[in-house]
Amino acid sequence: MGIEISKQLFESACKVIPGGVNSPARAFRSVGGNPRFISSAQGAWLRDEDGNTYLDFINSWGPMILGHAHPEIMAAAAEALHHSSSFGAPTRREVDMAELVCQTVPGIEKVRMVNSGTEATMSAIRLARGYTGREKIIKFEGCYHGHGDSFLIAAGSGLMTQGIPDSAGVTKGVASDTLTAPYNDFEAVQALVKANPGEIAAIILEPVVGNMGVVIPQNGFLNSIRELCTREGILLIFDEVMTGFRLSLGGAQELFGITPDLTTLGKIIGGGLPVGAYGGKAEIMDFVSPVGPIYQAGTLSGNPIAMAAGMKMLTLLREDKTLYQRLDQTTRTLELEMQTLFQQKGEPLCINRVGSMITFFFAEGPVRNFHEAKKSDTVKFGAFFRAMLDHGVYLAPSQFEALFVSACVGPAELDHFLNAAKKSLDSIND
Ligand code: KE4
Repeated sequence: MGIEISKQLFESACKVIPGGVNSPARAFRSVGGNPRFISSAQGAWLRDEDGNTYLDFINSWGPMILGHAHPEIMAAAAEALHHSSSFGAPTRREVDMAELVCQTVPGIEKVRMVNSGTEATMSAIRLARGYTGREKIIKFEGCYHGHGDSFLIAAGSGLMTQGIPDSAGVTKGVASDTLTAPYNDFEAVQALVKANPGEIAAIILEPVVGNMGVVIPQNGFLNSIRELCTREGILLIFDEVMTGFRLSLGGAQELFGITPDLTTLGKIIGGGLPVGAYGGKAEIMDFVSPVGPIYQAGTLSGNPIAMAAGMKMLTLLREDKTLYQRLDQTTRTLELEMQTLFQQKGEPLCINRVGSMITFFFAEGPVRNFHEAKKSDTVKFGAFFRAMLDHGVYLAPSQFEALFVSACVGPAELDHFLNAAKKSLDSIND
């Protein structure tokens, strides 16, 4: 069917939106090709403006775990819309949602709703700094926590040096308070803590990384960080914007049995509408305004339509007692089939997977940190991405992202994926 309408729309978009997109990854710059302008979606399938359909393995970068246009989630949002879309005043829905999150996420006794994962992580860092009276934070290379200034920091030249801005517009002053270490390198973290005694407010990490591609904590890494934070009075922040409600109902912290001091959430929590949240021990959260001295606010925080969709999403996830097992099994099947296919074709492939989060690294592997992830053949991945799109499969448009399997993916969808993968591999090697 071609992609003429998408091409025309992209041309128009570039005249009025920077790069033609409202979030950079959507522009396909790291994989090449013309972005597809999506008009609708249903279940596991996307449809673009030219009428092409795609099996969706990006799921809006995570939120659509139950597939697109879930009838009960749509109905819940539609019902709420009848009563107006926003009040700027407290509502019953916010209480219901907060109670559900506190019942579901082990480390959360109190929670504040915001509008995005970025707002959640920015607020959590400010809270950690205000609560501890300390100014520095530690993050990990390859972990992404949204576009807050404190996180757009690259590793300094030497391990012990301060961070350097990873985006124009981020000041040296902000960067100097962010220290970075390689993921899975506990000794590096210990060295940073030792070199900055009493100065580190928080360590923030993705408990399973999605943002360098899927990278899995190894050899007790999370436990070691947890014990170090407890010993040093540093707040441990699990950024579960991606893993929350994805890896289990209680997220990675439930899966691994490790409780952080603060948790940030997003994506799935909003059922596809804009919701972020941060929460933790009541004693820490009560430092947040209007109870405590840490200011944070938001016009549309706790928006009733978003709360209705999010509540229905979390309720459906809680009620489906075999969902996470099914998602794990489906994604395991995909992993094994892709391993076999690439072995048959003699193509290097390193697959990292936890539950329904999976990345196909075009690399020999292993991939345990950002340095190893960057050894991937991004040119070949880009060619594979474009070929898969032509064969009706929509992957994340970057080698360094997680793919997500929704509950709407079954045997027929897996067959479609694998047939597309076979044809794509053949076409890129012709
Ligand atoms: P948002 O501000 O995009 O809602 O959340 C930021 C964020 C925070 N923490 C983690 C672990 C995240 O993965 C994200 C956002 N993830 C990216 C995908 N890697 C969103 C996609 C995009 O930027 O367009």
